[in-house]
Amino acid sequence: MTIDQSLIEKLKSARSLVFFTGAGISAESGIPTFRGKDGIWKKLKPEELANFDAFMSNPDMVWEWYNHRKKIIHEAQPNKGHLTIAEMQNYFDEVIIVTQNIDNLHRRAGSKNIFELHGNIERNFCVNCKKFYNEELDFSEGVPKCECGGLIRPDVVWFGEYLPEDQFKGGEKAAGNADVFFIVGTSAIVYPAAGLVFTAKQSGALLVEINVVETEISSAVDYSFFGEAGTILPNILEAYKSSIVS
Ligand code: BJW
Ligand code: ZN
Repeated sequence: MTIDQSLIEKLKSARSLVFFTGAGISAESGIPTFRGKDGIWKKLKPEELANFDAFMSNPDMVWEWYNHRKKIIHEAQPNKGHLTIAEMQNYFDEVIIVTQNIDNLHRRAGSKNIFELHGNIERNFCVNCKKFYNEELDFSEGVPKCECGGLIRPDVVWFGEYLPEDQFKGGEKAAGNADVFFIVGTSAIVYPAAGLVFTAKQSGALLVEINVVETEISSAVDYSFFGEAGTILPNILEAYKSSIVS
C-alpha cells in the first residue's frame, strides 16, 4: 500500500496527533463491534441493553451481556493498531487517544494520554449512592448490591446519559488542538462523541479516516483509508519513519 506523500509531509510538521477510536480498532483483537457485519447488535437493539431503564427492569440480562464482554476483553490482547498508536509516542511531541471504547486496550498497548468518553468496563458503581466497586464482583447471589441496597452497575455511558465531563472536555480540547486527527474504526454515529470530528475540522486539523467501510463522516475527511486498522496504521508509521531517515 502506498501512503500519500502529502500526508507524510503533514505528519512531518505535526506537533499533536489525536486518535479518535471506536470498536473497530479492537475488532482484530477478537472483540465484536456494535454495528455492521460482525456487530453484536444485529440481534438485540442497542437501546434494549445500553440504557438505564433496561438495566433497572432487567439487571440480570444487562449484567450477563457485560460479563460476557468482560470475559472476551480479558482474554484479548492489544493488536497492531493499538501498538502502532502507542509507538507513535516515540515520534511525535503529543499523541492523544480519545476513545469510545471501554476495553482498556490502548492503555495495555502502552498509550499514555487517553480520554475515555464512554467509561471503562473495569469500574462499577452503585446506582443509588454512587460508591465505586472496582474489585471483582460476586454474582453468586444474583446482581450484586451496594451496602446501601442499591444495584451495582458498570461504569459505562448508556444512551441518554451524560459523558464524564472531564473526559469529554479533555477530548474536546485535544480535538481543538490537533494538527492531524485520525478517526479509526468508528461508525461515527453516536453523539456527542462523533461531534469531535467536526470540532477538529473547524479548528483546522487534517482529518484521516481508517475504516473497512465508508461512514457518516467519510465525506468530511481529507484522507480515507479503506482497510483494517491493524494493517493501515503500521503502513502509515513505516512510511513516516522511512521519510525521516531519508
Ligand atoms: C474497522 C475494523 C477494522 C470494523 N479496522 N475499522 C435520539 C434518541 C435518543 C438519543 C439520541 C437521539 N439522537 C441522538 C441521541 C443521542 C445519543 C445518540 O448519539 N444516538 C444516536 C445513535 C442516534 N447519544 C447519547 O445518548 C449520549 N449521551 C448524550 O447525548 O447525552 C446528552 C443527553 C442526556 C440526557 C438526555 C438526552 C441527551 C450517550 C451515548 C452513549 C453510547 N454508549 C455506547 C455503549 C457504551 C458502553 C458499552 O460499551 O457497552 O457506546 S453505545 C456504543 O456505540 C458504544 C460505542 O462507544 C458507541 C460507538 O460505536 P462505535 O465505536 O463507533 O462502534 P460501531 O460498531 O458502531 O462501529 C465500528 C466501526 O468499525 C464500523 O464502522 C466498522 O466498519 C469499523 N471496523 N472492523 C477498522 N479491523
Ligand atoms: Zn450504594
